[in-house]
Amino acid sequence: RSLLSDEVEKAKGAKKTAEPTIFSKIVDKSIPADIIYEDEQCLAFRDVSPQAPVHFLVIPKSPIPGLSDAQDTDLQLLGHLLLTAKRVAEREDLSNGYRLVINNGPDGAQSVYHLHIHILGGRQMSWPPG
Ligand code: IU
Repeated sequence: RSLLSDEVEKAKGAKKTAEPTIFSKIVDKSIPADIIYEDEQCLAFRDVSPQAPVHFLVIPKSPIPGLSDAQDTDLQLLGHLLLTAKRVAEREDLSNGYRLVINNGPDGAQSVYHLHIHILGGRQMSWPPG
């Protein structure tokens, strides 16, 4: 039995390609997701495999593969994603706190190569993360 979680195994096998990911299909509504916030620049939806009582993702509509691909021209967008994360966290009643995570690349256990911020809350988080 692997010592690594399924999610990490999946991430290790994930490849960064030019192909649109499943998140682009969520953006263009060709596949369904539990969308809880949307504006011109970004989307927030519930993670299909929640790791906390509240677990949602905030993604840009434009498909930046990962944080390491972000450019200076993405400055406003990146700020907008963070402010969206905190506003949606407020709406989700996470007034006692929450955790933001951006997995980047293989060592970061990124499995979907469309930039996304995880927001997790509703339970006590521990440190360090695995
Ligand atoms: P990661 O940071 O790339 O490891 O996270 C990808 C997340 O996307 C992970 O938590 C999945 O459960 C989640 N997810 C999803 O919510 N909907 C999907 O269709 C797919 C992945 I594929």
